[in-house]
Amino acid sequence: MAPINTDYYQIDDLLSEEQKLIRQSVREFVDSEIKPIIDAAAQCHEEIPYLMKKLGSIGALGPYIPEAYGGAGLDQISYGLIMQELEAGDSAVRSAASVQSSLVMFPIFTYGSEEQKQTYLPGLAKGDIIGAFGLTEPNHGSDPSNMETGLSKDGEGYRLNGAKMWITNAPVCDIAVVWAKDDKGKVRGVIVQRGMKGFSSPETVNKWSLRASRTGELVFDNVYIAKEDVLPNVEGMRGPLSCLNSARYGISWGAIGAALDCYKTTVNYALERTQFGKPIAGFQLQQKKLAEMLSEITKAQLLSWRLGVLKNEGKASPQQISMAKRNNVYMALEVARECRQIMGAMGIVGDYPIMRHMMNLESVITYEGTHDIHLLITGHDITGISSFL
Ligand code: TGC
Ligand code: FAD
Repeated sequence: MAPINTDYYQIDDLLSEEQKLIRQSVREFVDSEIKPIIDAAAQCHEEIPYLMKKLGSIGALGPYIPEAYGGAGLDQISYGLIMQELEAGDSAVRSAASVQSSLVMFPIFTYGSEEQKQTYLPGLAKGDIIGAFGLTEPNHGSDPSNMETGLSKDGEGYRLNGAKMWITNAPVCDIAVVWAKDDKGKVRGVIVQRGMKGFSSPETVNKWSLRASRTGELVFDNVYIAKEDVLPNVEGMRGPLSCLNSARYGISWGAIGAALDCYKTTVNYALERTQFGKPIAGFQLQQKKLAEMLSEITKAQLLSWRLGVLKNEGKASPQQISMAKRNNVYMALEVARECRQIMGAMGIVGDYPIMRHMMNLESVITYEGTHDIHLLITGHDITGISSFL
C-alpha cells in the first residue's frame, strides 16, 4: 500500500517521542500478529489464539496502571494511541484490551483492597488472568441502575443471584467484576472467580459483529461471595459508571484506528481501480467522499487528543467523554459504510478489512452506552434536565 497522509493537521507534533514509539510498537504488533490472521478468525467466529497473553507481552493491558501493580505507568494519550492501533487491527482486539484494562483492572486498582490489587493486577497485566465486566442484564441495558442482580447478606459473606448478558469474554474469563445491589439497594462491585459453585457463563453465538471476540452471559445461582471478594471502596452507580468513563475514552481513540484502516485501504483502491478509462479516485463524487472522510477523521483525532490532555490533567468530565465516544464511533461507522461503497463489490469480501470493521462498529456504537444515550447525556448537560427520569 502506498503511504497515505492520515495526519492532516500535524497532530504528531503534539505527541512526545515516547508516545510515538509506543504507537509504532503496537502498530508493528498489529501488522505482524493480528492482520495476517484476523479475517480467518472473524470468518470462523473464533477468538485469536493467546490474544490476552500477547497483549500483555506488549504492555497493552492496564497501560496507565502503576508499574508497582504490573501496569506500564503510561499517560492517557499513550493509552489512547494503543487503543487506536489495536482497533486498526480489529475492534475485537481493542475490546479485549478495553475490558481487561478499564473495566477489570481499573475498578480493582481504584476501589479494591491492597490484597485484591496484589492478587489480581499483575496476572491481569500479563494476560495470565482473563477478566470480564458484568453490568448489563437481560432486562437492563441502557438503564443499569435498575439492575436486578442481588447481593444478600449470608453470615460473614453474601449470596449473589441474577444474570448478566452480552458480556465480552464471559465464556473464557477467569474472574469477573460484577455489579449487584445489596440488601439496602446499594450497588456494590464483587470479584467472581471461575469455579465458584453456582457460577456459569454460557456463550452467545451467531453474532454478525465482533466475531473474533467471545461474548456470553454470567449466571449466578446462589453463588457464595466472601467479604474479601467485595470491592471495599465504592458504593453506588458511580462505581461501574466511572469504569465506563475510562473505557469510553479508549473507544474514542479506537474508533479512529478502525476508520483509518478503512480510509487508507480505500484511497489506495480508488487510485488503482480504473473505470471509464480513469482511476475512480479521479471522479468528483468519489473525491467528495474521501475529502469528507478525512475531514471527519481529522476532527475526531483533535477531539480525542484534547480529551487525553484533559484526562492527564484530571479535568475530563464524563459528559466530554460521552461526546467523544459518540462522535468518533459514528464517524468511524460512516467512514466504513462509505468505503464499502467506494470499493464496490470488493468492499464485501474478506480480502479487505472494510466489511469486518463496519459490522464490528455496529456493536461499538451500541456498547458502552448507545449513540442515543450519549446524546441524551449531552442534552442533560446543556439543559440541566435529565430525560431519563
Ligand atoms: P444518574 O442518576 O445520572 O447517576 C447515578 C449516579 O452515578 C453517577 N454517575 C457517574 N459517575 C461517574 N461517571 C459517570 N459517567 C457517571 N454518570 C453518572 C452520578 O453522579 C450518580 O451518583 P450519586 O452518588 O449521586 O448516586 O444515573 P441514571 O440511572 O439516570 O443513568 C444515567 C445513564 C443512562 C447515563 C447511565 O446509566 C448510562 O451511562 N447508561 C448506559 C449504560 C452503559 O453504558 N452500559 C455499558 C455496559 S459495559 C459495556 O458495554 C462494555 S463493552 C466493552 C467492550 O467489549 O469493549
Ligand atoms: P437497550 O437499552 O434495550 O436500548 C435499545 C434502544 O433503545 C437503543 O437504540 C437505545 O439507544 C434506545 N433507548 C434506551 N433508552 C432510551 C432512552 N431513555 N431514550 C431514548 N432511547 C433510548 N455489557 C457489559 O456490562 N459488559 C460487557 O462486557 C459488554 N460487552 C458487550 C459486547 C457486545 C458485542 C455487545 C453488543 C454489547 C455488550 N455489552 C456489555 C452490553 C451493552 O453495553 C448494551 O448492549 C448497551 O448498553 C445497550 O443496552 P441494550 O442492548 O439492552 O439496549
